[in-house]
Amino acid sequence: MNITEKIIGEHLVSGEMRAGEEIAIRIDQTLTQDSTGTMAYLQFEAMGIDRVRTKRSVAYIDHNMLQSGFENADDHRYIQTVAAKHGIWFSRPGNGICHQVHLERFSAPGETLLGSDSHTPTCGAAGMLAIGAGGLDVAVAMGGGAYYLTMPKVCRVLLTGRLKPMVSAKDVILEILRRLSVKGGVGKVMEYAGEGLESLSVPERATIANMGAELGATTSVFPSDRRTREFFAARGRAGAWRELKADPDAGYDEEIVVDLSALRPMAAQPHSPDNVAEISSIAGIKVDQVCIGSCTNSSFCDMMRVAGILAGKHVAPNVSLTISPGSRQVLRALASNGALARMVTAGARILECACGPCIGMGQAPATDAVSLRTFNRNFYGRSGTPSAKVYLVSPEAAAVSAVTGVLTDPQSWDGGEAPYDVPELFDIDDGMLIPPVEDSSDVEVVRGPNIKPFPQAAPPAEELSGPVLIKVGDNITTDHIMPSNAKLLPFRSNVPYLADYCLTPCDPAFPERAKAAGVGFIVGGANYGQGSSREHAALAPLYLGVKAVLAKSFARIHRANLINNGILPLEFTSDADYEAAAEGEEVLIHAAPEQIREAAGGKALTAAIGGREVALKLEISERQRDILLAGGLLNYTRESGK
Ligand code: MIC
Ligand code: SF4
Repeated sequence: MNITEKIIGEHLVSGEMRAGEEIAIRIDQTLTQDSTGTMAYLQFEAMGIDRVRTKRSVAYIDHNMLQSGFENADDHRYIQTVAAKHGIWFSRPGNGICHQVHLERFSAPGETLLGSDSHTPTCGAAGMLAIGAGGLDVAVAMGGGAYYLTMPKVCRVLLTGRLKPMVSAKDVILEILRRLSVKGGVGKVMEYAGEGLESLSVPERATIANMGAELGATTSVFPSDRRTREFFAARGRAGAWRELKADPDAGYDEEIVVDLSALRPMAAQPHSPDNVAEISSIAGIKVDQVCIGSCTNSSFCDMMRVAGILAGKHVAPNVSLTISPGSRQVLRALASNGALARMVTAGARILECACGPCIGMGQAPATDAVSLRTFNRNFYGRSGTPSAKVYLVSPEAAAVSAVTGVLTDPQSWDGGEAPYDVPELFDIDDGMLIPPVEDSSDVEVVRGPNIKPFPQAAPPAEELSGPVLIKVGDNITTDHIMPSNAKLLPFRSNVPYLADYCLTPCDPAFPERAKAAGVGFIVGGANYGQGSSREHAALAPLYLGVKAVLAKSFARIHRANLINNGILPLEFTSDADYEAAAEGEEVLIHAAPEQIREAAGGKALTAAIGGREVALKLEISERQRDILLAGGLLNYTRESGK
């Protein structure tokens, strides 16, 4: 067996491990963060379960960190109290980015982790099967329910050779994105193997696992080996280690080979993580901003490489450089070994240990600015400045370019790589992690005025009719569907407010048009809903009366979020039907329970768009059929007690 099969096999609750089949797995650990967490906990509360039934559930505060009004602070207080009430660990604001902290403090090889954030697969670096999902799926898992997914194909990524100086783990995943594209991992687990692994530490593997999300992969997983043991030992968690590797005769559905020695420093150009070029071919572009950090590149080693490059240098006058270490553990280590001082002396603006600019929480670039970021997404508008051009690069490329003021190939930097010491044992301080209390009977859950009831789905009407409210192209991201930035994130518990911004990056008039129509449909291209796990990208359309999304294909998490919220994810059976569909045309879909049952059996739903008859696929499992018929996952869970 390969590693994926081993972990799934140990956690299988139902189904067979055949690619494409629906399976259910037991979830050992869950994580939430604050921008999806409020909704996940409201949904958990609505399920009426007293205490979480996982081995460990952790609520992190790391996204909505600017307190420019009462909203974020109120949400944090709600999450802290709801966590205390239900037996959940609480990671206080300032403790770090959920994925970085979870890897350091809670990851466990061979266990399963479900997180309400698309970059949850980061913990795959330590041999976990770590999957991102919508808040409702995570709420169900917290209640002890299994997680249902399509058994993925397993793609072996064979790593050979060794990275050259100034070439980084980031370049490995950028190379894979270049080859496979943002759709290339859909329906797959990327399982890493090969002699090249030996030279990659767990934090480097984490960079690669993290950006498997940008491939659209279900998750990414690494073996748990000598390097993993070393990682746990250095964090005072030697007991959490166990060996995990694929059997020598393990089978895989696909394989790709990446020769680490052949890689050169790369950049993902605007506005997609797969728009990758070698930096040497685009070097020289004038840079206005450099942001180092995020769950992709904020480990101790990343920061030390940056500090090594900045030592004795100064940030170019045209560049604003920000650095956000990924966790308090990293920040404390940098503070005690002097690296932090080197960064500050070089002119870096040190931000708190949080997502920060990655989710548009501050540091929106200037008009038309070029921003180099060590992050994982450069989707249109995500930085907060629609005209900005964001390039994704390694920490080395970011630091070198911050000094030169132009996009620079770090291999051309004469400074070379500065050596640094990795502590054999980090100074451990879990003072910002609050463990759950045994008896929470007197804990009062505090809800601020920002928390509004969330829209609830209903079973579909027998005939769905209304106009095409908008037609969009391929690879529409959740950042298009439900934008996130410093102004909107405070309203993640207020769907009516957020709905006024739904799909506005594609068409500012969409919310108004949807409200006027009352009921309607979205027409999308391929890979609709790629990117984040935010359920709000389903909740806002639900609030606006969207009954179905008709697309060429869907991204995994968004598709599940639509079903969980009672919106039909329908696929065109012919591209010509997509081409012909136009905004404003009337749609009629026959969606009586009988038709939905037949669709689950493989029969297309009949529909008409602008009077043309079209066949639409609704590829759903029997369970998803029942969820849709019940009017969403919450109703289904309440009714079925599952
Ligand atoms: C992101 O990177 O887009 C986020 C913000 O972390 C999201 C979650 C969210 O929208 O709150 C994600 O990746 O799931
Ligand atoms: Fe936070 Fe950015 Fe990572 Fe999302 S991708 S969890 S916003 S750091």
